[in-house]
This record gives sequence, C-alpha cells and structure tokens, in this order.
Amino acid sequence: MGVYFNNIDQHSLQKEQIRFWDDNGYFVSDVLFNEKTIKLAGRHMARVFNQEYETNVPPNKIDWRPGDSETKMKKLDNAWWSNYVIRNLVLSPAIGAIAAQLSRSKTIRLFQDQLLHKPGIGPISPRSGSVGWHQDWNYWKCTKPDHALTARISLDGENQENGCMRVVPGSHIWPLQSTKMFFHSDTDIEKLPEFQVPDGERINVALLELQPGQVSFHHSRTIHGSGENRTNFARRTIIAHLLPGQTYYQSGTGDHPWATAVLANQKETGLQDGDKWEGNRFPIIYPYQDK
Ligand SMILES: O=C(O)CCC(=O)C(=O)O
Repeated sequence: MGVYFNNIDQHSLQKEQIRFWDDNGYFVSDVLFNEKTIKLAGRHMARVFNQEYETNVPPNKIDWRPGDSETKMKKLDNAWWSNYVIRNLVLSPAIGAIAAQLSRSKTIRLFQDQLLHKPGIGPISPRSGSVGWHQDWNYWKCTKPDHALTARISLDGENQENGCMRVVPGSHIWPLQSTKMFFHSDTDIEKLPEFQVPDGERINVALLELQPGQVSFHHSRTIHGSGENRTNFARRTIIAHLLPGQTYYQSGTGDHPWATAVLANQKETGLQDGDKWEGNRFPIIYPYQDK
C-alpha cells in the first residue's frame, strides 16, 4: 500500500547504537513513520476498536469494546488479522531491519501485535491506565531462548505527562524477576517494587520519550512499565512483538492470559514442543519479502 517510508538500506545502525542496546536492553529509533502514515494508522486503530474489520476477521484478546468506559485503557491483540493499514505498519521492513540488527538475527517474525490506547484522564481522576512493572518474557516462557523483542510505534508522542514507557536500563541481563504487574492499571509507577538487583548493579529508571512516528525497542527481559496519562488527549501506541528466527516453542509453561493470541496462532500452526516458531501466522518481516 506504500503508506510508509521503507527504504531498508536506510536503517543500518551504528556500532554504538547496537552496543547501547546490548548494555541497556532498549533502543529508540529516529522518526520512521511520517505524519500522514501516523494519522492514517490512528484512524484505522479506531476502526478496529469499533469492531470494523476490513478482513472480516476479528482480532483477539479484546480488552475494550464499544460501550466500555472511555477512561479505561483500550487494548487488543492481533489487529493485523483485521486491518490492512495496521498489518502494513507492524510488518514494516524498517522495524524488521532494526530488530534484526539489534538481535543479530537473520530472520525476524511477527509474534503478535497489540494496540494500546491510553485515554487522557486529566489531572484529577483516580489513577487508571498504568501498565505495571513487568518483563515480557515472564508472560512468554513459551518462547525459547528468551530473546524476543518489541517495537513500539508512537502515534501521539510520549512523555512523562501522558504516561510514556519507563525502563530499568541493563535489567535484561538480571535474574528474571517475580514482578508481573502488567495488568495492574492502578499502579503508582513512581513506586518501584522490590527488584532482585545483582551485586554491583543499581536501579535506574529511563523515560522513553518519543516523537510521533518514533519507535522504541525493548528486550523481552527488560523491566518496564508506564504511568497513567494525565493529559486530556489519548496516548496511542501500536506494538509489534517480534521473534528472532531461532526461537523455539516450549510447551507446558502455563502461559498466561496474554498469550491467548499467540497460542491461538500456535494451535492453528500446529507447533509442537521444540519446533521453531514459524508459519504464516508468524509472518517474516525481515528479510523484506515483497508480498
Ligand atoms: O506502552 C506501554 O505503556 C507498555 C507497553 C508494554 O508493556 C510492552 O510493549 O511490552
């Protein structure tokens, strides 16, 4: 559909950027998507939440439906099943090229996508719409090894006031934490849980402030979360969870409400314990394939 800027050669990362990722477990790209693309994506995101499906296939793990409270965070998974604009965005070659370099993989697949719409609750409403501190891999133990990564495309720009994502730099190489608070929407993000911090390390928090069209990447073990949106405007993010080529399905991990979409795909694809995650339910986004 040609709605996004996708000259793959222009997404070569510098050595220092890859080293930054290795050390910190996150990376923020330049602006990858122009205003026209971002506006179009925003309109299509609204259509999916309003249950208008271009393909007639619904997404899944729908956590907000028309009629639900407008102050609740809107969230659903696998909108790429339902809408072509979202599909083009989450299968973007630019995202694939960056993810391949960060994870040093020859292949990148889409694991699942997620639409996140944090409503602006204004300065005085009770806390709501936070994403509590967590590590994605705590919900994704069905993927082995633990090297999946996530690309988050910002539609509105993100900052402290509208509940940008926060990460604990370097935590992707710490022990796996017991903290699993993704669904704690009333979390006070300023309060850090008791993390298990290795000797010689200390906890820092970095705010991932983004311009519209910028993309942040994080490792599946990086500790992260986000606060409520205290503005009067939505903070919308389109998220692509990504699998490096050499990722295997591990059964019996007891995953997890979040994996419903992933496991629906897995069932349909017929993956068995120890199989590589592959098949067209997990489409290849790098190397770029002209579809
Ligand atoms: O965008 C956010 O606030 C959180 C997103 C998140 O937890 C994720 O993409 O893994």
